[in-house]
Amino acid sequence: MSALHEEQASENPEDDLDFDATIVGAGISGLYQLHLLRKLGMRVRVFESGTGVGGTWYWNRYPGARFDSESYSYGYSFSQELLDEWDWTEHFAPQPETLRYLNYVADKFDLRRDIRFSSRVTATHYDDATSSWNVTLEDGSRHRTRFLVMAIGPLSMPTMPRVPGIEDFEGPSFHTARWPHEPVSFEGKRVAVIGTGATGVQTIQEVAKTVGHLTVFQRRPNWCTPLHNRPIDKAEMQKIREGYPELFKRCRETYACFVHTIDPRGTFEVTPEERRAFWEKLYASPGFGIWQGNFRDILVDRDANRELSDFVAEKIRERVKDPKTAAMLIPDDHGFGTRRVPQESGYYEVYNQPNVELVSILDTPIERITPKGLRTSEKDYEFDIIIYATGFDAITGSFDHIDIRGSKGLPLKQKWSGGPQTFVGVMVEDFPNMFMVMGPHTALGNIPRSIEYNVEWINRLIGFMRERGLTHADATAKSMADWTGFVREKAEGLLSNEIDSWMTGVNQNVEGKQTRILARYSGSAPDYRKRCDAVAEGGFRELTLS
Ligand code: NA7
Repeated sequence: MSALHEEQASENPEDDLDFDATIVGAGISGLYQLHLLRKLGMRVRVFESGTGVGGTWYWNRYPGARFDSESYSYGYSFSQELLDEWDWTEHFAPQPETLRYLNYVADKFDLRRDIRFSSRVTATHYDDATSSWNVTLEDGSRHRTRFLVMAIGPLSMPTMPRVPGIEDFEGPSFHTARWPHEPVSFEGKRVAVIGTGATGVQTIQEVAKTVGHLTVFQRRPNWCTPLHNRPIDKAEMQKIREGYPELFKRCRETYACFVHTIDPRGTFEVTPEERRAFWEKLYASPGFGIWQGNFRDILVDRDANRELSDFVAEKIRERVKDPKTAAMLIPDDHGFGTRRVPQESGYYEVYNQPNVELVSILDTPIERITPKGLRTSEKDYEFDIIIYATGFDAITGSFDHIDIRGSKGLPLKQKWSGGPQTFVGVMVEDFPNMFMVMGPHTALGNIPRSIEYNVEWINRLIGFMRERGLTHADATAKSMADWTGFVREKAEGLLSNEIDSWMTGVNQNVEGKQTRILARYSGSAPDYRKRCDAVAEGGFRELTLS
């Protein structure tokens, strides 16, 4: 299995392969891809760097981690049996429950026997002579495979601030996505949290419950709205179960696969009183309704967006007692919903606690981490624990960290030096037989819904090839240019694409990622699927197949 192969073709090229397909990553994408590829009768191996399944839900075990999509809209939909068997206990499940769920899935479908854990893929090189990939692991072993599925996640490569002294800190410090498996106590401790994205918000509100003293270092505030989570009892779960067909149908129809449906009215087509009442209702409702189920124009029309932002700002002012702190928590550089909206449960009230302090590092930048804490341009702070909730080198970051070389040794990094280019977000010209799940330029949104679609599309293509004895599939320059044009066209007019965030490829912690790029597909998921379905139904004519 780990034998070293000479780079030459044997009589029957399949004999020379260790696997028909190799999947990198055992998260939601990798698990489902493994399940489906097995159904094609293929020899599949998954390499996973963690010690268990779950991907995002394996790594992000920080305090307070939980869904911001409704649990039942987030689970897999492909197996009726699984839907029948699994009970969600909260409308927005916490991370331990999700990790249990994904372990349950792995056991139920007997997936583990084809997964090798603690196996980080460091390089993968295409061999033109044999139309196969040589996959190299950290331990130096090499594995030859026909197909390569990169299921490595759009938010899986954590980034740390680029400040000196991080190694000097004497106490424990953690990035939220590399949280220890043992519980961490904050009782009586002086804790710093750096970062106030979706992760920081969840962490802060949990740590604040038991902390001695908490200092939050905020660069730019985000617009956060209430999650309104609550438990699900057996009777309610039964009702949810009965509603699954309708629920998944709705998720297939909505813009970003969430359960919330956009209101067809324009913001200014209703009276101010109606508008107010609608927003009050959305603010008091669970989940992303205020973001994904609002008037049709709030994410494209500046005036509509400003009006809604003012409404949410007012809520923040009502909830935070100190007006100066409230002002610090209200974004002034972007409108509501133009970056991913953190969902909170008592986040703003945390700042009313006497043992919580908010520091704006736009006013007083962090100059260095010190052995005892950190130093801003204003003063020295001492901490027992430092938590970095500083996000990810998103979308392309996880690809950049693997030495991926396609046809004639071309590095993927070089291919994407001017920004990512793909065909349907799944393939890249000159990287034959490599498929990406949740790669750049694919529909994201409520991610498992998009994952299921991507994985099934990939399976369709591989099945198509196997039926016809084809061993080589590549995108073309034209198919990539067409797709990039489509992605660009769909991005037009969206206010979110005018804002720095991981969604527009900006990360100040990563060299070369300071300016906005066309990083993701931001059109509707139904439009995305329509194009992809047409490709499959047309016999994948946009690809070169041999
Ligand atoms: P995000 O949303 O990228 O947030 C990262 C946060 O960390 C954000 O507040 C950043 O401020 C802050 N940050 C990043 N680098 C620094 C440095 N160097 N100094 C201070 N503050 C910093 O990542 P999350 O993990 O919260 O969420 C990612 C996604 O996961 C989320 O959208 C959901 O889909 C789930 P900034 O805003 O850049 O000024």
